[in-house]
Parts: sequence; structure tokens; C-alpha cells
Amino acid sequence: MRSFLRSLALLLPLLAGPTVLAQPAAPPAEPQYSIKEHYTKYEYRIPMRDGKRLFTSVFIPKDPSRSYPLLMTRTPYSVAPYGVDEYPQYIGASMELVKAGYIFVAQDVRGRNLSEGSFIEMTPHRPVKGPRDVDESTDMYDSVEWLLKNLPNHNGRVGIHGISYPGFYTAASIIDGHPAIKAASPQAPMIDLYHGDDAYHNGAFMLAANFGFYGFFKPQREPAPPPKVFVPYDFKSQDGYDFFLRAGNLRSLAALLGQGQPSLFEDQIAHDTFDAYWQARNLAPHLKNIRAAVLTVGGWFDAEDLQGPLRAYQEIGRNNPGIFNALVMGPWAHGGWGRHDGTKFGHLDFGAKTSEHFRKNIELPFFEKFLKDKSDVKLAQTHLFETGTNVWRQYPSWPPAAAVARTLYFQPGQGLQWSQGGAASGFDEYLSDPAKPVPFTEAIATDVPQEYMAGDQRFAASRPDVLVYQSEVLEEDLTIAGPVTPRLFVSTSGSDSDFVVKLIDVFPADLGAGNTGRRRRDPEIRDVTVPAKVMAGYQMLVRGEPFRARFRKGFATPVAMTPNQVEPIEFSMPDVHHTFRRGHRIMVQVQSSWFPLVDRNPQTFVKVADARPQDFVRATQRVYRNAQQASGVQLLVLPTGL
Ligand code: PG9
Repeated sequence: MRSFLRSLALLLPLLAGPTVLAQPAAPPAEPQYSIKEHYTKYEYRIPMRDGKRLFTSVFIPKDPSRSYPLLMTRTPYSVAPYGVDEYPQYIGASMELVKAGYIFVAQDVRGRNLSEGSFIEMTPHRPVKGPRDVDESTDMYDSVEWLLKNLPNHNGRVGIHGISYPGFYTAASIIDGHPAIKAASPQAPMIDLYHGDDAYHNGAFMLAANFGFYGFFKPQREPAPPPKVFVPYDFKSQDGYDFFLRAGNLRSLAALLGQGQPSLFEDQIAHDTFDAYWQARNLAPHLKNIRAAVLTVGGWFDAEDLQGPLRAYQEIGRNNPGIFNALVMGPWAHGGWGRHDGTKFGHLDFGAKTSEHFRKNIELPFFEKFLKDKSDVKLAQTHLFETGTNVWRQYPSWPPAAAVARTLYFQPGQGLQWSQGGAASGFDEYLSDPAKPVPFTEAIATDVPQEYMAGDQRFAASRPDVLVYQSEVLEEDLTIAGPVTPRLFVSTSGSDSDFVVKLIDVFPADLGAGNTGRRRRDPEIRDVTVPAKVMAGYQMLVRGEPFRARFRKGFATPVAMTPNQVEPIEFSMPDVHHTFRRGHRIMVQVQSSWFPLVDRNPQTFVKVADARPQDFVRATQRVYRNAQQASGVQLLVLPTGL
């Protein structure tokens, strides 16, 4: 839960002061800078076209000598503290923006906290609307129209930004956008909750994160401020693996969360296919008629919304040719760019303040350029941090056109090779037991420690129910850029199964050993400066995803597996930008559970949320690796020009 609270503190608009979560959402403001000294706070209830009023806090610079653009955030997590005499510690996305001078606007979205109306999870966009029909784009349009008419001292330009749910509201607000909206920065936005954002990944439910989130995020019947103190769910244990294993099926967990009240968790588990509920909430096809400049931001280690920013950048670029459409992907957890300095993640030390660099040299210039008309500001449209070498790269587009698709094939004896090998037959098998699922982390926690996204996988490699394939030692750096595509041939003795694929960077057992391999000529490269005792032999997760086999023919129509019949399974894992250094190895692990990150597959073709204890059966899984059924993982490899 701690990581959820920590990331949630980030999600609260940076206006958040001593409110629901006392954790600071941004780096500690320099003690001498006081918001109250430089800004005057106002509060409004802005009428929407359907008559509902949205509660909106406004902070106007006290210096009347110049006009200022509006910089908005729209949030379901409260714009507390309420009251014009109550000032938060932070406003806006960074102290750099606060000091640069903007009119900061923070709004409780419809149906949340002090705003009227009904909250709808990830409000479906309505492409066809009557005069009083509303969605996030109309609420933003009406808010901008009202604010520009009623606020003093503005320059007629509006920007919007937000992280996670506020990132979704940013993206949804600029569709058919008000002409005054000139700049938007959707950061870790949810774009399609079912396809890879917070709810489902390839049909498997993201259990621990959603249980924690919906223990906090509860429906409300009428406008009301959030509780002064948030009381997390009492697991009565620190051990999430044990808690979730004993808790029974998802329906039982929903009952624990709801305590007799309606819980939004219910909706998540009721809709376990890509049905009309999720199709309506998929924002991707609606990201059109956007006139604002867009700076989409995400983190390679984001455990919640990694796919969202990548989808947003892709769809906005496809549907809105000619606008400024930029992507920033850094070595960050969920929202990590908005807090701390970004030097470290887990055991990794990047040797540079990556988050501070983003706030000062990318985010601030972006808003200065498009909201204050500073045309002299030059901005690149891609900023991709390359893990493994710790260098920022800029490409004409993402993924880079120069990347070449190559497949690493599973070999007998746990090998990995770029060629298929000619074995006429062959498979590897393991027994998957839902009573002893493979953990996703060694940490004892009830939430999802974000560090698992680059966690050491040696604890899993030693398990008999985890297949391990690894390459020879690399004689030169190998850089991959873009999606990772597992292509498996599998069978199960059950009638459904999950197959989890993990791409792993194996560090040399002796980090100190010199290596004669060829290294990239790039003065920028800073080897991962990490304690050798920790990283020697470290099996660093680069990317991992589950696939629920019942959806191999499509996510709207689950189809049972025929016991012991070989089936092809292919899926795409979110993009990476990583260099496997010379002297390292590439490893792929395959397993059939990842708990409690992902709910357990009973391995029988039943509705998972209602699975009975007797529905959970052990299954013999086989992964085929022969000439006709050549399982492997496709990577997009960049020529390194060593
Ligand atoms: N990504 C978080 C979330 C959104 C919607 C559902 C579940 C989780 C969030 O932090 O907003």
C-alpha cells in the first residue's frame, strides 16, 4: 500500500497541502518560497452546460505588471485544502513553473469531492453530442470559456497537465478543444484501462494494485470534501502474497473492500473481457481534433500506466498531423518525474538528476514556448532515456525507423539464439500450481513495490515452475527500442492458463572484470554505477507481461484451451529502450503466474472472479521449441554503429 500511497501523493494535484495524504507530491519547496506571498487564491463553482457546477481553485500571481496564461489540472483526487485562506505547499507541476508565473487552476472533476454531477469511471468520450450532453471535453470547454471571461490579468492562453487519472483528464479535455488551449501535457495518462493500463494486461487482472486503489478511491453520493485522514484497508498482515492467496476469489475480495457498500472494484472484476464497458472507455480512437501542442510523458518503470503514454503519443500523432506532438520517456516509476531528482530507481543509479532535468529543460520550456509565445525556445519532439547506458536519445520518431526486428529463439538446454535451430521436436515443461503461484517480487508487501519493474529475478529463476533461457555473453552492446513481442507455441493440461514472459538483463557475475568486448563510442555513456555486491549476477527485469490464453483469439471472446493441444500465442509487451552492455547476457523467463501482481488463473475455463476452490487445478504446461513450433521473443534491435 505504501507505494500506492506514495504514487497517489503524486497524483493529488500539486495543490495538495495537508489533505487526504500528508505525503508531499513534489520535491520539498525551497523554504524561502511561499505560495501565499506570491499568489492570491480564489474559489469558484463553475456552471457547465448541463447546469452542474464544478469546484475550481485559482491561484493568481500578485504581480499585476504582466498577464499570465492559465495552467490547469483536473483531478478526481481533490483540490484540497479548501478555503481561500488555506494555501497548499505546492501548486502546479513544479516549482520552476510556480516561479515562472502562471495562473494555476485546479478543478474537482464532475462527481468528485466538491463538484456536482455524477462520477463515471474514465468518462467515455461522446463523439456525437446534443447541446446539453457532457463529457470531459465539454466540461473543459465550458470551464475555459468561463475562466477567460471571469479572471483578470490572463493572456488568453490555457495549458493543462496531469499525472495518471489527471493525465487521462488532460488527454480527454483537449479533444475538440477550446481554441484557447495551446498546450497540454498528459503524463502517465490512462488511455485504455483494459489494454495494458491499470486494470487488465492481456486479459489478466492487476490484482494487488487495484485492490489497494479501490480501497482508497470510493464512490460518493453528493459533493463533499475527502476525509481529512485516509484510513488504508487493514490487511492485518504485511504479507500480500499470503493475504491474497487466502482471501478466496475476486468476488470475496470485492466484498472485503465494499463492506456492504458499492465499490468501483466490482466494475473492474465484472468486466473481465474487452466488452462494451471497456470499449466505451478506450480513449485512443477519440484522440482527434486536437489543436494544442502536446507533450506526453511516461516512465519506463511505471507499474500502473506505462502503456497509456505510448498509446497517446502514437494515436495523437496519427490523428492530428501537423501539431507539435512530443514524447518523453524517462527511467521513472509512476509519476517519478514530478518528484525527487530522478538519480536512482531501485538498485539502479543513473548518475544524473533525470527528473530535475525533465522539469527544468523539457516541461518548463514547453509551457513557456506555447503559453507565453516564446518562439525562440527550441524543443525536440522525442526525449527517450536509454537504460543500460543512461543516455537521453532523440529520434525523428518513436519507435526509431532504424530498428530491425530480430527474434531470439528458445533452444534445448535453456539456450537463446538468433537462429531457430533445427530440432525436429522438443519442448520444455513445468507444473503450474495455483496453490503455489510464482511471486512477482521478493519484497514482503501488500501493495505493488514499484521497484519490481527492474527487480532481480534470481529468486524466480531457481523455481521449477519457471523456464529460463539465456544467451551467450554479449561481445558487444546490444540496444533494443520499441515493443517486445513474445511468440510462443504452448500447451496446457488445463482448459485455460496464463503465460508470463519476462525479458531480463543478466549482469556479469564479476562486475569488476574488464571486458574486451566492443563498447559504443559515446562519451555520454555512464555505466550503471551500482554497488557490485548487489549487481554482480543481477537478473534485471527489463520488461514483463502476462497473457491469459483464453484471449488468444481476441479479448472480447474468450475461448477455452483444448487440453494438451499446442496453440500459438503472440502478444506485444510495452516498449523498452535498453542497451544490454557487452559482457551481459539476455535472459527470458516463462512462467504461469505472477502473484499477487496478477490474479491467479484457476487453469480451468470458468469466470475467474467467481472461481470456486475446486476450480483451481494444477496444470502441466509445455513451451515448444522446435523447427515447426519455434517459440521465441522478437526484439527491435538498433544498429549501434559501434
Ligand atoms: N493509475 C491510477 C488508477 C487509475 C484508474 C484506476 C486504477 C488506478 C491512478 O493513480 O490514477
